[in-house]
Parts: sequence; C-alpha cells; structure tokens
Amino acid sequence: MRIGIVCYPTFGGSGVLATELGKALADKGHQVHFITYQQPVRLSEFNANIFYHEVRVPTYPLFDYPPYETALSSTMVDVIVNNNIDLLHVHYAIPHASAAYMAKMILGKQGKRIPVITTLHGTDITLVGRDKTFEPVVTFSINESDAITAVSNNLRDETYKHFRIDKNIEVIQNFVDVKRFNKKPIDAFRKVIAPNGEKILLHASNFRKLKRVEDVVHIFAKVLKKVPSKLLLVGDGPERPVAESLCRELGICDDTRFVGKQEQIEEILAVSDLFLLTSDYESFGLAALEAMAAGVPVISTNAGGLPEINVDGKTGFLSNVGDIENMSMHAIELLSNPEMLKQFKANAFAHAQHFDIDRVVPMYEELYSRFLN
Ligand code: GMT
Repeated sequence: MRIGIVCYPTFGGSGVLATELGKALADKGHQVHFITYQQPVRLSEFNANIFYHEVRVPTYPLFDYPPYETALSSTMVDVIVNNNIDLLHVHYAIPHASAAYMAKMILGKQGKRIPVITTLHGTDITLVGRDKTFEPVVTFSINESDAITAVSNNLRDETYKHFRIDKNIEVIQNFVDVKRFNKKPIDAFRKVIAPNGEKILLHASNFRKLKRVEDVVHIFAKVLKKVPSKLLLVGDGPERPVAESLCRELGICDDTRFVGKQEQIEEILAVSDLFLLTSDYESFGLAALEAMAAGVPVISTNAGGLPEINVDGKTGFLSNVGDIENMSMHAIELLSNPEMLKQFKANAFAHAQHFDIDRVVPMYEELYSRFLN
C-alpha cells in the first residue's frame, strides 16, 4: 500500500506513535509518505520505503497567523497525486482531520477518491477540541473521516460524551516495540547518575500543566527521605522552570537531574527503577507503556486510559490525581522491597507484550485494507 501519514513531528506521544507506525509499515513493505512541517523526531534512520514531505508555509506581511492548514491541504493534494497514495492516515484531529477533508474534496473534483482515517490521540478531544473555537470543525471533520480510531477505550468514550459523533469509533490501542526497549542497562551510565547504587526514578513528559510535574518533585522529596535515590526528568516544556524552582525550594537539587529532550529514551529507561506519571489526564500514556516495555514499573494516576495499561498492584500502582501521599507511599514500598520490585519489573515487562508492535500494526493494516479496491 502507499500510505500518507500526517502527524506532529515533535516529541509528543501522537507524533511518536505515528512515526513508529510509519516505520513499522515501511518495514513490512508498504510505501509510507510522512507529511508534516519538520522531520519527525523518531524518523532518523534511512529506509527506502519512507518518504518525507515538508509542509512549507510561505510568509507574507499580511499573515499575522501563517495559514498552516491551507498549506497542509495543498501539500496533501500534491503528495497524493504525485505519489499515487492509496489512503491518508491523520494523527491528532486538529488541524489534520479538517485539512484532510479539504484535500479529499479537492481530489474528488479531479475524480480521485482518497480514504481518510483519523486517529484521535487525546488533547485533540479532551482539551483543545472541546474549546468552542474549534469544536464545530473538529466534530465535522471527525464525522467526515472514512474511519475513526481512538488510542484507548477511555478516549473513545470521552469523544462520544463530548462530541456529536455519528460514526463508529474503533479502538486500536497504542503500541510499543518491546524488542527496542528490552535493553541491557549500561553500567557506566548508571554509575554516573547513581554512583552509590541509589535507586533511579524517572519522569518523562512535555512538562505541560496537565502533567503535574510538581507532584513528581513532591513525591521524590518524600521518597528521598526513606530511600537513597535519584530523580531524572526527561523532556522540556512550560512547567520546567516551576519544577526546577520547587527542587531548589525543597533542597533536593543534588539528587535531581533535568536532562531535557532525549531521543534515546530506551537507554535511560534501561537504568531506571521506577517511572512516575502524575497527569491530570492521559488518553493512554505512551510514556508509561514504554517504561513497562523496559521492565520499569509505573506509579501513575488512575486518570483517563492509564488503568488500561498500568495494572494496579501488579505492573505498578494507581492513585487519585494529586494524591502525593499515596503515590509516595507506593514508591517507597516498592523501592525498599527488592523482591517486590523484581516481581513488579517482571510483571511490567510481561504486560507490555500485550501492546507489542507486532500485535497492533496488523490491526491498522486490516483497517486500511477495508478501504482499498
Ligand atoms: O502527552 C501529551 O500531552 C502529548 C499528546 C500528543 O498528542 O502528542 O499525547 C497524547 O497522545 C499520546 C499518544 O496517543 C497518548 O499516549 C497521551 O496520553 C496523550 N496525552 C493526553 O491525553 C494528555
């Protein structure tokens, strides 16, 4: 098949998932054309079946707001016509679903039918999409998609709850390449971070308010009082200065490292003992699944789709949003009990297999095949 994939090229989960899907499809012999405004972060290696088409938005003094969506639709039309694309798979509804609708209409006038599949990822529905400014366009373009998928049952339910969707939303849960995350820890790396054999706690996110990174810092401060440990914070975003300042206030800077955006997250996960995800909401929580694939148990909130991946008392623990006491209590319990930690690590790894790339990618292929003549 010749598949066009439209996504955000950034570190966010939707872009990561779309890129990993494209790479997996290319490995299976499909031709994949990424259409986005920058080379996706996880698209680093060469693959003869992968093509990347950059969306360029011309500047003009009149444009206070460069018309990205118009440029995106036009690029879609160009790529589809010139590469004989069979279908378009857009990740994150805003503005990709409406741009795809426009491209589909333009191509329809030229006698070319292009099926559009929209995958909903989370904030496109739960936060941004619900905003009155976007809602009519989001509802319309989702309904006009030939197929709609959501990355968790929770997100499907949220979508039906908040939008008037008259079509079936299929759930295809996110996936992880377990082989890639099943790495041996690099001893030298572990020694640099935890020279005295301290436990390593990890958080990775885009540091948006919704991630409640301050809760991560508070939890770690409590853990540190009981368990010799270090905290690694991966990623960057608006709340990073707030978290940094909280570390200073709590006097835990020597045991905390902000390492910024990292491409090789699997190497950091390989040396980690526990992953913390304190979000107000996660449609799925791909970062938590990647941790589990690396054999790292997860202490998370029970928000959104997180209970669909993190099994309470088995692969980690679930707590109510903001319940710092409960999350630190569980973290201390796990980190101070070697047998329990070993068992949870094994459980996390075993459970991640249910979401392995080899199980999930064929579901997308099956979906695509329904739209081919
Ligand atoms: O986590 C983010 O804020 C980034 C966001 C995105 O769209 O890139 O992530 C969403 O999609 C991911 C991949 O499907 C999910 O794993 C995340 O849970 C989801 N984020 C939220 O729902 C807040």
